Amino acid sequence: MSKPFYITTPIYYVNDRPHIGHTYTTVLADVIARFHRMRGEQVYFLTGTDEHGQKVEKAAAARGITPKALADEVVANYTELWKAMGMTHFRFIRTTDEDHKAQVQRLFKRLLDKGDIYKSVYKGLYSVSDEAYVTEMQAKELQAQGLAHQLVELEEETYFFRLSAYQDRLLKHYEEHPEFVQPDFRFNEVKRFVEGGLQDLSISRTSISWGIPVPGDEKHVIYVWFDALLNYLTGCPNDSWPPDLQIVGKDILRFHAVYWPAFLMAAGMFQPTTILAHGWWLMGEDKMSKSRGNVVRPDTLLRFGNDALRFYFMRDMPVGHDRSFSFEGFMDRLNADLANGLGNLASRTLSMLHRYRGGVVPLPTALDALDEAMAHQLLEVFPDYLEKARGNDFHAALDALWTYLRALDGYIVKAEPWKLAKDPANDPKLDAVLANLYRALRATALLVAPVMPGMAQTLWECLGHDTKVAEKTFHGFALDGPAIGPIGDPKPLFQRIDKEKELSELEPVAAPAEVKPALDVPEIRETVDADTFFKVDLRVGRILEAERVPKSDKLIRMKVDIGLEQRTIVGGIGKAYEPADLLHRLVVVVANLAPRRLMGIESHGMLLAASDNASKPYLVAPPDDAQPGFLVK
Ligand code: ME8
Repeated sequence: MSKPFYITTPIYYVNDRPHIGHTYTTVLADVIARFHRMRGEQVYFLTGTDEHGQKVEKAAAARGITPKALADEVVANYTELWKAMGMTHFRFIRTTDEDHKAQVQRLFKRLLDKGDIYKSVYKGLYSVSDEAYVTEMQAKELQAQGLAHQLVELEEETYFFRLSAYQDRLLKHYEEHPEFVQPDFRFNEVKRFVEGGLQDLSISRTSISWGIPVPGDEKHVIYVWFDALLNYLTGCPNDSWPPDLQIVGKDILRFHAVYWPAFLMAAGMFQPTTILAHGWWLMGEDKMSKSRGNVVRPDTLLRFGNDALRFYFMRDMPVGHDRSFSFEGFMDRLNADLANGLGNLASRTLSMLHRYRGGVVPLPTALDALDEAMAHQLLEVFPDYLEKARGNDFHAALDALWTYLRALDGYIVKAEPWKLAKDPANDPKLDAVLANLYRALRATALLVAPVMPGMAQTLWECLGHDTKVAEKTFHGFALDGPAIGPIGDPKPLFQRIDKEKELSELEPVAAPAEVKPALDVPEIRETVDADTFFKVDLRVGRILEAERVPKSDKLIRMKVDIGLEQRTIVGGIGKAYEPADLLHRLVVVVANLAPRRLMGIESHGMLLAASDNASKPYLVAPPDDAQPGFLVK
């Protein structure tokens, strides 16, 4: 028998309660775990908390409590939230658990004996805010950002892990295992980092007391990342090693794709795995994070239901990319897709089945071309959804399914079952329509069960089942099988949100903590007449490719789809944006600007950006439902 599918989330720091960033990661892991169970696999799912280190020590001191007391409090927050959201992890690991502490010390000792860990003196720069040693290059970057005050000169005794010895093995592994990091563009960042050369890694501190002591040299505590990463080993049952899928935010990809495999290689335990690095939830352009004070807490959104929040996360965030959160966008999505979309389709279908067929699902006897086409679409969308979900792309999977659900709405409009019901001569046609709709909903309940376990179960029961949909498997599911009995009573799947009311009652999310200097607003430019203005061809584009122009820190070469064609555009936005974060963004393009050459590349257009002239460009973003080619006027 094959080993269980082993999936992990990062273990979260206990210096703060969870926000929707942490919640998103755990939902993603839970959805994937549930999906694999419904593929008939055994699944082992691990999550937990990272409790040692200076951040926690300081946060506890500020509250006048011990670090362990703080950890206990925050852990309770996490475990209650995960319970309320129906997370299906098997263990919630804490780095203060006894078996973990023993594991970390055992492995430290083993690598020390082997020579992969050695004691030496670190002399150089240290970043106080990151709690990390800083290379010369990083120091220059910080200085350029005006953050030199965060750096101090340091000389201290520390244990090093011989990371430099693993550079070649890591690069070889990257080359042989293109599946090691998803998505690809994030993998490139990792490769470039390692190709740039690896320095040995300090993994102990004498300045911190809240941590696991180095065995036999107790004035040192083991530095957090060596301690934290090993949780995946401690928390893994014997039969599940290695992890199949490790989900992380892009902020901690380097630790997982460089340090973690190197530790395991040193321990002789490394085996291929996949690390899936997702993007960030942003507030405007900024990462949502506690230190910026701009977080949204999950309770604010859970008022609309656990299923709704899970659905929103999976439907709105293309894995790997950043996404701006807006409360309005959240409500629009739920109203459009759950109240109007699936909810409306289910209630119409169920009430027609009750009204026209007394709750008994008919067998289709005669399908016309339209009925055939709809039945066929189901046969296509079902495996397509499964394949996309298997690639962890629930965003695309749900998109495909909802396109199909919209097509079903159109089918009802065209078939006009209410007219068919008036004449018994139309019975075969009405049977075909009702059976098609029933089958579509039944398949939908099954497909969305990992994403919306509660709503899927409600729908499943409305369709007449008394079983648990989550216990079914996708494999062998008879899409055109007959109903097992009469359908149940219709129940509303999702209550439409009164957006205006919610917005008026909403507590504003704290603005980013930094104080922005007063703007030096430029004067309005000279008046132009409307004809002159309309000569400028502005249109919506989507960025398909983006890469830095060699030898320039400012220029990015992009391929942009503007509806009619794809254009090469070079933009001076490289200081404000990483190429990876530009992919798939909608932008406004000046499409009839004369081409010009920038560092040898011909640029055919320009992207509109707002700017205060002093700091950085802010790309102008059309709303999500705009399409490449739309004119802006
Ligand atoms: O880094 N958008 O813990 P942490 C999306 N203890 N995801 C976000 C997010 C955002 N704005 N903010 C946080 C640590 N996350 C370490 C990990 S693992 C051995 C040790 C999610 O509490 C995302 O998954 O800072 C990110 O990687 C993680 O929370 C960081 O959580």
